[in-house]
Amino acid sequence: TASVAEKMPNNPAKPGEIGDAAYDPPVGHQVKLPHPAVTGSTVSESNPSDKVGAGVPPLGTNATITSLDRARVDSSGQALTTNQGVAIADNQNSLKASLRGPTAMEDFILREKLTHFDHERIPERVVHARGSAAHGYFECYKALTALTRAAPFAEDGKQTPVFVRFSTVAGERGSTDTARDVRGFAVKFYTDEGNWDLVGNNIPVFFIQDAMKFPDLVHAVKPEPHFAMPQASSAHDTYWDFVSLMPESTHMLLWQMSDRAIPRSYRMMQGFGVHTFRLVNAEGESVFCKFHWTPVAGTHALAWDEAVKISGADPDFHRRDLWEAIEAGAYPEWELGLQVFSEEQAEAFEFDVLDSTKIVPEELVPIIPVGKLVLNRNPDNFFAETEQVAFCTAHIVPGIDFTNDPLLQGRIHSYLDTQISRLGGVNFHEIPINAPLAQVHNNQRDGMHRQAIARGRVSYEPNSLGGGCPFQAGRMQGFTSVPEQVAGDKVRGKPEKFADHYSQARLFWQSQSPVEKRHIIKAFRFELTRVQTQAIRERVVSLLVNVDEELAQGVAQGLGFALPAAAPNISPLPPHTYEASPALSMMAYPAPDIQTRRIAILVAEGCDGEMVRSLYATLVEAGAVPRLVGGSLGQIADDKGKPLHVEISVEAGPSVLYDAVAIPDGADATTALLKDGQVIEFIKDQYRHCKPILVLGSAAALLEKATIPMTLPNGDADPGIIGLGGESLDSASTAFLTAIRQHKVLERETDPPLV
Ligand code: HDE
Repeated sequence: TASVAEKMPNNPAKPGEIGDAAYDPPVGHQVKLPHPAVTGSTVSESNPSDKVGAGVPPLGTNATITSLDRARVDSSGQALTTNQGVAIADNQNSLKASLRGPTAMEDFILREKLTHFDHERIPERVVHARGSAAHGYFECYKALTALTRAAPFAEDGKQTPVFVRFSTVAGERGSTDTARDVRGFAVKFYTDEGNWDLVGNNIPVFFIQDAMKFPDLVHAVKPEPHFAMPQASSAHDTYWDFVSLMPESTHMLLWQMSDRAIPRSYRMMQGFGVHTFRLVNAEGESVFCKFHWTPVAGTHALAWDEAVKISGADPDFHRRDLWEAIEAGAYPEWELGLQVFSEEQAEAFEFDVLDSTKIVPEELVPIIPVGKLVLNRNPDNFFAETEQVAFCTAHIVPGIDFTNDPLLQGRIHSYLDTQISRLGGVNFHEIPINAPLAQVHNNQRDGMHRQAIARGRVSYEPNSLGGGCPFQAGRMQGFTSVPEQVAGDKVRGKPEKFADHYSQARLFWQSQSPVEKRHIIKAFRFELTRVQTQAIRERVVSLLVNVDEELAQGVAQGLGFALPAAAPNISPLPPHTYEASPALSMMAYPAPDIQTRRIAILVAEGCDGEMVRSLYATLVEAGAVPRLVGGSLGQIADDKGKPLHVEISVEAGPSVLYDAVAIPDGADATTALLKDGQVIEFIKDQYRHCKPILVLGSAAALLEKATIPMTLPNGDADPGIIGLGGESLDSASTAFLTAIRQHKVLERETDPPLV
């Protein structure tokens, strides 16, 4: 009988691999992993903390789950094999001509393993390289058959499985989540009538009007080609050089410099289809449509200083946030809204609906809520699903159609084309995450990595030998384009209305709250300070002069130069004056609750344990995620000598990773915390980033040490500093929860910050 050590080939002593024993490699150590659903345990391999839910999200209504089953691999209880299914006896040693001799060329096991490894990377996406995704479903509230025959809107309450990928645009695959950038919001609907990809962004307008300019835009914003810097940032000369020469980007620049570009979470941002699309009903009647996703959790942003620090503390901040929320069962949700309008209405608008640098203000066409998107399952494998998913604007289904937006027209080509080099051939649609649930029958054959085994001799149409199959579906079942009269000269050019680059930029500016306006000015100041060429800075400000004087003046002042003359405005039409549109402010979408908000409870030996436990329970009850943060990991004793477990240290879990902080009473704990410079810095950052701070009893001394002002710049008491009045724990907790729900105490903010 062999000892345990002999049975384990990966034992450090490796007795089974040395000398004569190498001729008879031992069977590897195997354990049957208990499934959490069976043991009732909440901790599993994929769920290392019992703080993040049961780790077994319900499969629910997501049809892609079973369809992907055919591709899932579960190796528990299985022997290791080669890719040809040959069992591998020894996975530790290469095959050698004698124990100290050279490696044999015939070692097909080693060669297969290394060859596979050598080719494990595929090209990253040329834009939107860094992203995170999840499975879920779209549920239509009411049938929309009068407007569209698209399958997801066919019946009341109909559910369609989806896979959604969020992304940043400029950064490379391994870059950081919290860069100032547009976020991608790409939804793949696996409808009964084929896949529909709505490949949108979290900002409803775009930088350019014509696909012709996209490679220029991307070359300008990506790291500069000679030295590959900066990573994941638009704050450099080539980007601002380009946009300063492209007045059509002005509207987008205002959005990009707003807090929309530094969201608190993917779960807390809007999504937009951007272009005008068409909806088509069964009678072939069509209307124009804009798609809007609105997050149930409200729209929230980080502070810029916070975003920068998060990049260091946790570059995966948004990826982790999405993953943890779904594991915890706090499924992110968005409402889909449509703006629907006729061609006649569109004609009368002062802007062109084919121009992606323009929105359709909600005051002109209200948004109709039509359904909800729920993300309820994390992918099993990042590469197989999130990396290999291929979104294409060309993927539309009967009931949806394109418009002539020249940006959209170019995208219809680009997405399919890019997958061919990224995923290695034309059969990328057969990769499990891309395969439609609807059946695929056509005469396309062969190509790299073909999976389907098409039967029969017929691969052409029309045919008689195959009974005419697969046959044309015809108008009622198949996709038909909306017939449209096209007349005019074949030209390279733009319609007149495209030339008004400033009216809607002004609409956006006017619709921001004072604090949002301040942030926009600060963001321009930051980015243009990083720019090295004075002429570029001035050219950008000269565009802003056409938008609003206060804005241009604020930016120019921040950069230390006088207001330049306005950039020439070439629009043949007079500028349009809009009423402010409240929906364009992020303030229009507050949070309904404090679900998933991360709260630090700063603890040290001798803190008031009862208070800590009660606070912890109150926060958990409200759906928040409290963490006991202390000087170092491990067990400490509270004021009654009872144990408390520090879950993370201030060093590993700095302030920026939490939405609020609570500091309980306890004389000894306060004395200890007062001596820790990192704790003081933690509190300063909480204050600087306008987060609610709950201080109880003796902990007030920490605020003094951190030089935190108790009043707002206008002299009123700071509503985000709670607990100083000696109120009961209950009423202090209630006030704390209210402040957390409001997310930030922005009235506190000054420029430069006081602390
Ligand atoms: Fe994209 N874009 N894009 N884009 N885009 C890509 O496709 C492109 C545009 C957007 O999570 C690429 O598969 C052109 C607007 C998202 O996988 C590429 C033009 C909007 C994603 C491409 C645009 C977007 C992409 C890179 C102008 C908002 C990520 C890899 C004509 C409505 C999807 C890939 C994902 C990705 C081309 C403009 C959103 C190269 C040519 C406007 C969310 O094909």
